Amino acid sequence: MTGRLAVCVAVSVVGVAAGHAAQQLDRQQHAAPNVVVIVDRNWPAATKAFKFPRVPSPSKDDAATHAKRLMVDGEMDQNGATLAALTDGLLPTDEDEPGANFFFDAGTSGGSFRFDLGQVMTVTQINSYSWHPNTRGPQVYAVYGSDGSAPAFNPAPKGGVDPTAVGWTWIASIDTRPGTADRGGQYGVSISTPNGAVGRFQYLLFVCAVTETDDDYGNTFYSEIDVIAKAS
Ligand SMILES: [Ca+2]
Ligand SMILES: [Ca+2]
Repeated sequence: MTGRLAVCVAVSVVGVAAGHAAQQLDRQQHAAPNVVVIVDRNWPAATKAFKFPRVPSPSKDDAATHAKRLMVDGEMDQNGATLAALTDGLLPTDEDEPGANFFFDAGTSGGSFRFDLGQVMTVTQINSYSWHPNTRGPQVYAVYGSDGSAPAFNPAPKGGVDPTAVGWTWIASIDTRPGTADRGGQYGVSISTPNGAVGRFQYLLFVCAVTETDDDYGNTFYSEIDVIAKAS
């Protein structure tokens, strides 16, 4: 479990104040030392603008825009978009728009995918976005980074393989499920660090889990994932 020295980013929940449709869900986020996770939830009202109180809105021009995307484990849902939807800069215009989101197949427990940024970069932010009226709204995933240089590097570790044992560095484990019966909404997650560099990575691995197993529809509708980085 090397590299999993989790520190809780213990910022208290700011409840939904009267008249406000945004909620801050920073609790339950675990991240590597010096990595900070911010979670905003637009609920019950949200718009196609994906505008959040703190999390930046999705970008059409970021280091992931031209990343090579690879399905590492699991199956995509044929009712949804391919992994390209994660980096195309386009956003769903409605809270339940399968064709504008990537999600793992119904009835499966999730899976994993990888971004290849093309070269080692200094990653300063990883921002993920999702939107659904029900249990496919929240995000539950772990993200790892690698420069690909470790002798034991496995570029595509399947489920059951601990990525930290094969050349990956754990960055954060995200769980934005709110403490409310209604889990729908538009979620924005921003992973960053006060010192400017989350790490130097060419590859990012996202290991996604379902938000619930009460039915077959617990896989998150992921609308976009941005990587903010500089090539140096
Ligand atoms: Ca983008
Ligand atoms: Ca998109």
